[in-house]
Formats: sequence, structure tokens, C-alpha cells
Amino acid sequence: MPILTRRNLLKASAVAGAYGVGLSIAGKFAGSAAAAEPRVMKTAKIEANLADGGATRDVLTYGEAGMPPVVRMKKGEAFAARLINGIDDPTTIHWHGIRLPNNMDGVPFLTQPYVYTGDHFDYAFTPPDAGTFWYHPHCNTLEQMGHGMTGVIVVEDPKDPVFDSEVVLNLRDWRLGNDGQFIAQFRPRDAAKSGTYGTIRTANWQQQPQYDAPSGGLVRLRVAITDVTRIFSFRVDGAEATVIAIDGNPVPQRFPLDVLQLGPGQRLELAVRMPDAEGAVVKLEDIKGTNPKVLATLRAVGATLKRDVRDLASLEANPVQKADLGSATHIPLILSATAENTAVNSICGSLGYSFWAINKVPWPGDTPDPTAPLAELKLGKSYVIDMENVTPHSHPIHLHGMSFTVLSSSTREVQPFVSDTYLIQPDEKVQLAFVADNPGDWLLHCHIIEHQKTGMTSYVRVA
Ligand SMILES: [Cu+2]
Repeated sequence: MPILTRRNLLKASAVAGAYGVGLSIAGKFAGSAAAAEPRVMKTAKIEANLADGGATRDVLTYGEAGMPPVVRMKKGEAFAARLINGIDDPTTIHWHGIRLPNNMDGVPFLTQPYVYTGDHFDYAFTPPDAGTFWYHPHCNTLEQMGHGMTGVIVVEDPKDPVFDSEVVLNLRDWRLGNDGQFIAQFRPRDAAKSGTYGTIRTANWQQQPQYDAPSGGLVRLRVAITDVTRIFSFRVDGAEATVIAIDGNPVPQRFPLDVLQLGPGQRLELAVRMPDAEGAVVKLEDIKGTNPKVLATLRAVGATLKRDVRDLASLEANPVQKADLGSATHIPLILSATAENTAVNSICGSLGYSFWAINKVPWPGDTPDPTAPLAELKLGKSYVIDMENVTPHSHPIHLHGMSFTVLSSSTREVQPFVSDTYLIQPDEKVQLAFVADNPGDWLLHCHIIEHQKTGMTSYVRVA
């Protein structure tokens, strides 16, 4: 009797034609029957002007030229996209932070087969939540994401308050040499620490771009950290900036931005009240490290609109179920470094090292037969992840398919943020509560891609 491996299962369902959009999914995250016209998202290798040294070759993107487009969806409305693979390497699309049916989640072997060169895959789902999200491959990710395949998603809510302007920033680095060409994407000794940093920092694939916004107006500044490594400490200089949403969800209580640290995969939404004086410049800065860096600027134009951030209506909370803490089962989760640095075999972009582990198990890579799930969860039941970081580095831990609420931290005051990614600090213990309301196998991993690819990955099974 043939062993029913995950790969065989995927093959079988592909042969049966049951794969993809046609597969019927039970549960509330099922795609809407009214199919939207699919948006074509074709991967491509291009040249792009990223640094002063001239055009960079071997840049990877979606579309024909430049940065992957900002994909706009509407809360509660069907969305469809056809991924066509135009690059030499297998790929998929993961829609980070969007709660969708498991077979739309874009994780090779866990939720779908590879999309090989020249092949396509149809994604279709209805985003239940409004906010700022992003998309990227989940296969050979260090190379594909490192070379450009990271794009921002805006899910609009017709009930959103009215701003005078909106600016979307895709923040990421590039590992380029002095000649403007790609250099090695990582160094093993850095992968075993905080990760390998890029050499060129960009917002929307430009160094310190400037955008015009109405003087005295309110700007909705949507920021997504799509870099594979870098943690940012955000500050705004020259204007009053109010944090209105983090990781696609409105914050329980708005607060003025002083300094906020966020990691790869995370998103920040600010209401920036532009200065009244025409020509005044507002800077978004990263003040982490020894050299504070201006990421992008906003320039006030026109006569002042004299707006007041206090007049801004609140964002509607997303329909995320509240966990029942009385009945919740606790899942201990310990992030650690592995003792040994043995190479592991994998076929989907393993880096050939094992430096990290979740509950002492280093993920072997995206293999056809992954390790056992971290936990098997009952559909509809409440859970609390008790996560502890015993490493000397910070890790942005991302859960696919479900949103959690941050209950408490051992080291800091936390609001009950709803999120999909938590940046856990060294020696921190944190409690993340959620309802296992979405059936399937959902990845749980560090979003510093070198950590993810050298062991810091696992998954939970909801059934
Ligand atoms: Cu990490």
C-alpha cells in the first residue's frame, strides 16, 4: 500500500482536479461564490535602478517593470489572482496576515504544490479584514524576496474615515555591491545572529523618496516592513503622528508615535497631521542603531486644511473572534538556538544550516514530509500560546491563517493588539490568545527569513 505522504496527497488532489479554486472548503473563510475577475500576477526578472551604480540586474518582481504593485482589495468582497510563473524557479504567493482558506495560503507542500516555470495557480478568497497586509513567495524565499518579490496589500473598508491623502510605503533593503549588482544574500555567521542586513535601504524601491501632501491635512501613512532581516524603530520628525493600526488591525487605543519598534512582516498605520506651512517637510525615520536614517519624507503643499486628528473617526475593528480565556488550552512555545549547526537537506531553499529551533525541533526545510505539527488544535476552540524567547536576539513570529490577541508580556506593558506577527525580545515571555477558527495546517515561523530557513519554523494543525 503506498504511503500517503503529503506530496502524494497533493498530487492526487491535483490529478482529481480538486485543487485550487474549485476545492470546496467548509467554514466561514470559504471564498465567495461570485468570482472576481482574476488579477494577473506574473513573476518576472528585470533590471531596476536601485542604487547609484547603475541598473541592477536579476531583480525579481511581479508585473513588467519596477516594484510589485500595491494590490487593493475590499473587505468582504471576492478577490482573485492568477499567479503566472515567469521566473526560472518554482514559486507561490503567500498573502501575509489575510485570513483565508488554507489552500489559498501559498505554502509549498503544506498547502499547495509548487508553481513551476511557465505554470500558473489561481488564488481566490474574500478578505474578511480591512487594513495593510502584504504578499510574497513562500518558496526559496531568501533569494526571491531578497531580489524584490515583496508587495503591499491594502484592504479597503468603505466605512474607513476620510483622509486628505494616503501614502503607502514598502520598506526593504537590497544586498548590492559597489557595482550595484547583487552580492551573496546571507552570511552563515549572521544567520546565526540577527540576520544579514542589506547594503541599500529603500522605500518603494527608492532611496528617501518624497511625497506631497496637503498642508494641514491628515495623511494615512501605511508602512509595511517587507525586508527579510531588518527591525525598525520608527519615529516621525516634523509632524504629529498618531498610531491608528498595527499589523492590519486598528489599535485598541490610538497613541502618539514616540518610538515604535517593528520587525519584518509587520505593518504600521499612522495618521500624520501635516504642518500648516507650505513647503515644510516631515520625515519618517528609523532610529535603531548608531546611524538614524530617513526612510521617506512628506512635503506640505497648498494652503492649510487646518485638520485636527481628533476629528478623525475611529477605524472599525476587524471581525476577529475573542478567545475564551477560561476554557483556553495553553501551548508552550520556546524559541531557542540549536546546539549543532548541521546541514540539512531540503528542496525549497534551505540555507544548508540549522541554527534555530521551536520547542527544540529545528524545522528541516520545506520538505514534502514536514515534521509533526507543533500542536493539533480543535476547530472552534480557544488557545493561548505561551511563547518564550531564550535566544539573545529578537524574532518577529508570524502565525498564518488566524489573528491572535496579545494578552501580556513579561517585560513590557502591552495593549491587547490584534495581530499576526509578534516581535518577541530576548528573555521575553508573551501570551498570545486566539480561536482556532480556520481549519488547515498553518505555518508559525520567524519572519527573519534566515532564521525561518535555518530552523525557526513550525506549524499548527486545526481540524
Ligand atoms: Cu528570528
